[in-house]
Amino acid sequence: APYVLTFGESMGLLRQHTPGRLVTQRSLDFGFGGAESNVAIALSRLGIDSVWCGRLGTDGVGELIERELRAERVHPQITWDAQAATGLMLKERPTAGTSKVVYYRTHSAGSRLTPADVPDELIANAALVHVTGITPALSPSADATVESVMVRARAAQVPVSIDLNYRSALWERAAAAARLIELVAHADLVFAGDDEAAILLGQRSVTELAAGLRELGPSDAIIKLGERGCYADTVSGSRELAAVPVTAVDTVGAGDAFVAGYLAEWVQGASLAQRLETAVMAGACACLTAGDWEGLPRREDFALLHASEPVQR
Ligand code: KDG
Repeated sequence: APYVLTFGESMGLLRQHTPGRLVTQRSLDFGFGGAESNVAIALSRLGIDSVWCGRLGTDGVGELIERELRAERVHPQITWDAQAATGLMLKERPTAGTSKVVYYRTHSAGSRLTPADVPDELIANAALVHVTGITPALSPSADATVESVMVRARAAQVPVSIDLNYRSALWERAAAAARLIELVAHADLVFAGDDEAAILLGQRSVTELAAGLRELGPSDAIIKLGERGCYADTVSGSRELAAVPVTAVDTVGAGDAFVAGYLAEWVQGASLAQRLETAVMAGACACLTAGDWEGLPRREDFALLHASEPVQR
């Protein structure tokens, strides 16, 4: 069956369940996160096979990530690294509606990713390869892996998508802009928040940002605008779509859901309108639950967005 290949760093995730200062918390929720594994899980739930490659430490956190990915029917291709620990991420919740992420991932197993961790055959047989702008910020070898996989995919005529996913805790804006401009040139599809696109292109209107991203190389640019919806400028025309209004519990992971929704339709040859429709519904669903991936929808969950009866019997 056709599959989407993605790779990157997934980490243990500690999350405050009660809002307030971290200093007074005595217990935390434990799970895991990672932008690329979020996309892989969302694709799987939407009925598209996915493969996730990455490095995990030989520890309980790594074991948990493998187990959850298998439970979600993602096919993990893991390089177990006895030399480093699986990274961690702490999601503080100063108030009910806000979160603050702190990483414990310097020198982590995931950051030690190398080009050989993503095998040629997995790339060549994929329907699409998806990368993010988080991975190049992790280490020189992780950065080299992103470029290597993009180049190998293009040589095998496998389309590539990139989500800029700028993480200010990992690198400076200027360094990110310079490197992401180079990497975007190797992609066919580019996803970016308007704020992220502006890091590369300067402050401009949404339509200009999409056009500017296409000028860097990709044939399709999709701008994510969060609760303001989205705008796509592609080979099959340009189009905007409003977001589905929701009462957001946790917006982290919504961007990954959006990307997966778009890609799930794209690999099946769906129209631009259909790709955006599924993308905004997936993004909205992801906001309805706490956790980075738990709320990623199955197709039947889209109906929840329009549920008006408080009790279903
Ligand atoms: O997109 C959500 C991700 O940011 C989260 O799951 C963790 O991959 C992550 C990161 O590096 O921030």
